[in-house]
Amino acid sequence: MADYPILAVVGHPNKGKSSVVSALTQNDQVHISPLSGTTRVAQHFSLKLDGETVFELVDTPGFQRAAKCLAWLRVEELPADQRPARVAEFVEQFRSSGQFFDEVELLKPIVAGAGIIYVVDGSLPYSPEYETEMEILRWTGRPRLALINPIGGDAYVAQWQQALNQYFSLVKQFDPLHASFDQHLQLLRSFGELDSRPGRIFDQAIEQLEQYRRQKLEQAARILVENLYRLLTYQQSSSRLEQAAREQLPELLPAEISRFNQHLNWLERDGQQQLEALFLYHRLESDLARLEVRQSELMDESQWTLWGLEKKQLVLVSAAAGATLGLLADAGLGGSSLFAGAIGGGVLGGVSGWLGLDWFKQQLPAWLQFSAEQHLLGPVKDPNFAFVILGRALSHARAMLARSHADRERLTIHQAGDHFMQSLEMKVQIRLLKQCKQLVRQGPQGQAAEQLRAWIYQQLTA
Ligand SMILES: Nc1nc2c(ncn2[C@@H]2O[C@H](COP(=O)(O)OP(=O)(O)O)[C@@H](O)[C@H]2O)c(=O)[nH]1
Ligand SMILES: [Mg+2]
Repeated sequence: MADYPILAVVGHPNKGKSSVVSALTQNDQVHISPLSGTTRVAQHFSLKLDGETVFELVDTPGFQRAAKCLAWLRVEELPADQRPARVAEFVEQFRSSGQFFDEVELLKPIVAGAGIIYVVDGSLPYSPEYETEMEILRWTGRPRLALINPIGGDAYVAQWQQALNQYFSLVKQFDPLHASFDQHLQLLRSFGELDSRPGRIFDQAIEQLEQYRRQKLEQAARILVENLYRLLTYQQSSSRLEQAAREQLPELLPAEISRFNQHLNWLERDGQQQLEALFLYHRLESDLARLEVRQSELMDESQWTLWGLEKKQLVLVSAAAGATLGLLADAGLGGSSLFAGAIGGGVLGGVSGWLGLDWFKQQLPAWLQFSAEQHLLGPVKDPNFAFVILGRALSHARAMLARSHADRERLTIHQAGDHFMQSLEMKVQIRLLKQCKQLVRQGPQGQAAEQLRAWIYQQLTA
């Protein structure tokens, strides 16, 4: 017998069994389909912490011939204590015959010792046809929990509750598409109360699941800060600019700037993908590739408000941060003129706004750091850039964390409504900007990185 919980998820076809498995094991590779009968063989999925199984769920085909199966079990009158053995006999009898294929697949893990999660749809009325399968499950004698999945609403939840109470010692409502992490824990905890086996395998699984979450969030904060550092320090060299005569620069610049911009987006997306891989989302990529297009115009003026960054407030923040950090003094500009570039039309105007306008070396902008050998674009100098990156990264991370692995729709990132970075207290905003500036100086091993990680971790758990 395994030293971790194993639960078989069973029920009628199309009630969300696979969705429950996918959500609980945090695995988006579980097959979910609107067509019934797509799961033909039982499939085992586990959640692993440091390579060790925390718990395992078995996704099973639905009952297909429950009435015949029960008739076989009942062919002779049996006292209750002998019924589990009779079910085992059924599995043995039809294991290789192909008859009762689905029932055998479904009962096999249960006979081998798995607990039972029975899934029903709370938006459809209860009907006695379910009694056959519930009776079969009762015959197994295994600990049983019934889940009412409100697939299309909860109209019949109360009715189901009445019926299920007679076959299951515990009945819970659980929506695999929206259940929170705490609800996952609660479900395991409830099951643990049903399981009468000695030892504390459920307590242990719950502790490990909590540890799994903490560990992943810590790693997430690490990835976010490392990626912030990469974006804030990114520089691009251009041989084309070097070769060109000074007069040609204005013609070549837009293409170089768009290359720079593209690379920033690539870096950002790369960070997001690292996070998706960490949380075992394999399917988000294509969805987000489309989102990336919308996000891609980092220098697009409209993005300033789109990501919760009101221009006026940002001017204020950069002015305040500037006063503290001497940033604006470096640039030799006031807060509003920093923006004049960003608001003014044209790519060049936008970029110089973003990158920090500084006419030095014969009217060349600061980001075009002119030296004998090299033209370097970047790093982005505007202190608000860190803010934008951080806000975007947190929006993505939060949307991903709130998402069930059973969700097969596109990931939508809700930036409206929370306007998160903007809602932070002014002193927090200034502190963050300061830490970002230190991050650039100290690198991702420094103290500022540590402080930023702690803050991000807090934001991800809030
Ligand atoms: N809206 C909604 N759809 C669900 C929910 N659970 C399952 N579904 C959908 O119902 C269909 C069957 O789900 P699946 O998990 O494959 O059911 P199974 O056949 O019992 O394994 C799929 O199209 C799911 O997307 C839910 O809680 N809400
Ligand atoms: Mg299924």
